[in-house]
Amino acid sequence: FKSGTIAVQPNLNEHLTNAFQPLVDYYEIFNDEEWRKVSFKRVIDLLRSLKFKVTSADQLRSYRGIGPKVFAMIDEALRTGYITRAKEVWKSDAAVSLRDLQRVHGIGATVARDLHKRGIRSVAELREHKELLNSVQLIGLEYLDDIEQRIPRAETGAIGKFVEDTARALWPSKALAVETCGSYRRGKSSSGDVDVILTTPDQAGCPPLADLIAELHARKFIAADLTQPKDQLPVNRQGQVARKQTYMGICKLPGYKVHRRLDVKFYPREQFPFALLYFTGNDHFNRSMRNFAKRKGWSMSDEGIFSAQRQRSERIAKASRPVDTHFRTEKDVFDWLGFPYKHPTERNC
Ligand code: DCP
Ligand code: MG
Ligand code: MN
Repeated sequence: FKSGTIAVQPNLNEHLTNAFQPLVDYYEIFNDEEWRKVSFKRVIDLLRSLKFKVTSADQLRSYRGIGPKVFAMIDEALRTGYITRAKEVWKSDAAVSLRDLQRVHGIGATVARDLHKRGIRSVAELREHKELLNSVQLIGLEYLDDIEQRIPRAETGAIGKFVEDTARALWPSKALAVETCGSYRRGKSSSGDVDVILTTPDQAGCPPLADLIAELHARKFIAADLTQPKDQLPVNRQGQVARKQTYMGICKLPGYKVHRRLDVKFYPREQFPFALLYFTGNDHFNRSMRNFAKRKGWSMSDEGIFSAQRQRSERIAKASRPVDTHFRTEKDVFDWLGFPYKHPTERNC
C-alpha cells in the first residue's frame, strides 16, 4: 500500500469559494462556455489553497490567474457576501432546472447536469424519460412526493421504535443500544428523514445489518431499498461484522399513508460515541467540532479520532488512534477534546 500522508489543508476561504461555486455549476452546463467554468474552477482552487483567510481583494493583487473581472467579484463578495453575477445565474432557467432535478434521491449536481444536457429540464419531464435513470434514481422519483413531506416528530419516534423493536426481537441476546439521531435527537418538531443507529457491546463484532433489513422487509415496513446491505460483508468466522454497516431505504409504518426516508447504521461498540455525535449533527455543529479537533492536531470522523496527518491506508489510520483512551459516551469525546459539552438540543447552530 501507499504510505503517503494527506496533509490537512482546511479551506480558509469558504466565504469566497461558496460565492464562486454557482458560476462553475452554471457554466458547466454550456459546452461552448466550458472555458468560463474552467477559469472559475481555477479561482476556487487558488482560493482553497491559500494559507490565509482573504479579507481584502488587495491581498490577491500579485496573483496570476486573478484578472480584473475576478478581482472585482472577490471585492464584491467580501463587501456584500455575494457576487451579483452568481446571483443572476442562480435565478437562471438552467439553474432552476438543475435544482429541480436534484430533488430526486440519487441525482446530484453531476447527474443533473448530464440530464440537462440531454434536454431534460424538470422532474415532470424526467417522468417521461425513466429510461435515463438507474434503479436508485427510479425509486427516488417514484417516492419523491412522499419523501419531500416533513415527518412529524411523533411519527419519527414511532419509526425509530419500530426499527428498535424489530432489532430487539431479532437479536434478543445482543444487549443492543439503539438511538434515533439527526434532527429528531436535536429536539426538532419535524424531520426530513429518520436516522437510526445501533450498536452492541459484543466484542466479536456486529451481526449482519442485512438480517435486520430482511426482517423489516418481512414485516412490510420497508417499501424499497436505496442500498444493498448484503454488499457490506465480509463477515468473520462467527458470521459477525467488525466494521460499520449502513443502509438507506424507504419505509412506511403500518396504517400510515406517507412513505419516509430511513437511514440505519450499525457500528462497532468503540465507534458508537463518534457515530452518535456525527449523526446527531447538525452539520454546522459537526464542522465546528471537527475544526476544533483539527486545531489540536486531531482528525475526527463518525468512526473515531485520529492523528491529523491521517494516513491513506485505513488500517494505519485506525492504528494511529490514541491508545488507552476508551470513549464510552458522547460526553467522553467532548471532555477528551476539551470542547464544551452541548446537549443535543443545543446543537442546532
Ligand atoms: N451529516 C453531516 N454532514 C453531511 C451530512 C450529514 O455532518 N454532509 C450529519 C449531521 C446530520 C446527520 O448527519 O445532522 C444526519 O443527516 P441528515 O441529512 O439526516 O440531517 P438531519 O437529520 O440533521 O436533518 P433532517 O431533518 O433534514 O433529516
Ligand atoms: Mg435526518
Ligand atoms: Mn439522514
